[in-house]
Amino acid sequence: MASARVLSAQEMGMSHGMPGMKMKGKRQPERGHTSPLPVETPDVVQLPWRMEGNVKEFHLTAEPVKQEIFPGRVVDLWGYNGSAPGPTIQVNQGERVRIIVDNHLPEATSMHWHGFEVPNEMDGAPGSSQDPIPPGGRFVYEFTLHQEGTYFYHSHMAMQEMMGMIGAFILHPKEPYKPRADKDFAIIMQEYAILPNIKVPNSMNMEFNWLTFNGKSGPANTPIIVRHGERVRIRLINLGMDHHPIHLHGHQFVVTGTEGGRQPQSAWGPGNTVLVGVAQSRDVEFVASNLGDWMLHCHLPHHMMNQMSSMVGPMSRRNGMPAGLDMERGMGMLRQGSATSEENGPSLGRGLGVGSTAEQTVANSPLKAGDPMQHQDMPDMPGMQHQGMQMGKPEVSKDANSVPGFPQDAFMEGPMMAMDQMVDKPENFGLRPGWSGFMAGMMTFVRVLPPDKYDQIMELRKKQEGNKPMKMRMPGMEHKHE
Ligand SMILES: [Cu+2]
Repeated sequence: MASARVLSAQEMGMSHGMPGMKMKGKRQPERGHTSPLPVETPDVVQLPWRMEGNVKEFHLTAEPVKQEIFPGRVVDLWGYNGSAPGPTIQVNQGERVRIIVDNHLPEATSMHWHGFEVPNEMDGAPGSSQDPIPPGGRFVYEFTLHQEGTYFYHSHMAMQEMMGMIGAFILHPKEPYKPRADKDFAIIMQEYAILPNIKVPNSMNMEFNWLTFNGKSGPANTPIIVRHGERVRIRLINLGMDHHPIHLHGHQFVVTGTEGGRQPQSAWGPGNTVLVGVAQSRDVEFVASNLGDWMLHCHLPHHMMNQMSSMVGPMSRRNGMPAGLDMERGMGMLRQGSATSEENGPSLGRGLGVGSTAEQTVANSPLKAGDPMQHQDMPDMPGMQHQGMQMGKPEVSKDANSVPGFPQDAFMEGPMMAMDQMVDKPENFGLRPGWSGFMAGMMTFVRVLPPDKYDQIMELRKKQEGNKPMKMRMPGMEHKHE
């Protein structure tokens, strides 16, 4: 499926359209009173625009995309302009914007501007404020934005939301926030249920095994790089089925904004964990006063894992317990019938709870003596360990198998999961060897670096940028759908 040519690169106004471009690889130039600090969305590109009179015009194409959420794990999602989440939109308070939305999905869609106080007919509520945009159709949204803060756009078809259809929409304030931040980042949280050897998320399912920050699961996501002493803002956006308690190591922060914009300073209580509920955004700010590589992650244990499922452990072990059920049913995925059918209805397909015919017996089983890690390869990627994973031996005591609770139902972190080289990039330079074995799901770093190390990484990044043709993905270009 290829996207139609909508606007050429030239027409999109390369020179004046990319707020995030200039800051890559070099220090921010001095900002005037009117130019806002661009927000960086690691691993997600910025959406270019062009001026049409006094209207800032953007173009989004809703379409199937291939997203590499983890090394070697390319999945079929639905997103915008080639990625899920879609590109980040940044505009200034008071601006008039036009967003042309083309639907290249095989079904109808509608675009909602989450939290915007715009005329009802621009709200994107399918069936009430507008007709859904049919496949192949287009809808042109236009409004003036008087708000400021961290917003997002998303499909208002619920099942499409579970396929990835969201993007960040930043409204920069007319008067810069005080105190001014030196660095500003945004992270979108998403979750997917994807069975091993399958590339399409199950949007019906209610248990999730791939958790992403900006479309990447740890350790594939790109750390946040800041210079020691800088004031940092991180905007957290959540659209999924779960709420995420996001925790930062080594620093206290204050919550300075919500999905409704800036909070009054009197409301800024200190903390280090902020619960970002579904459909919410939270801005946190802190002074990066503590040198080091600090984890920033969702604190739900199962959200700090990849390929998580209640059945992964037993299935990935040759000596596994005969659990009696399979991963599909363990995750509540339907293989036949609908969720409300007579067979599945009572337990909504889970095989658990009221009316289910089978109980899921997950328990730990002994690991093979001598080489407890022998069969711990990722069920999803057999042979993965031969392609660059380091596969170090974890430390396990001699009598480990006699200890109740060992092993846990799944080994999800540790030296055997390390893949430093596979996720090598400038932003990871200088991390402790083997670091990647302990980063999964919704986990990334805030790296607070001394000036020399910071400059070194920026230099590396600039070099890498120079080698790439163009990181920016333009609508209508670079689509590799099969
Ligand atoms: Cu979470």
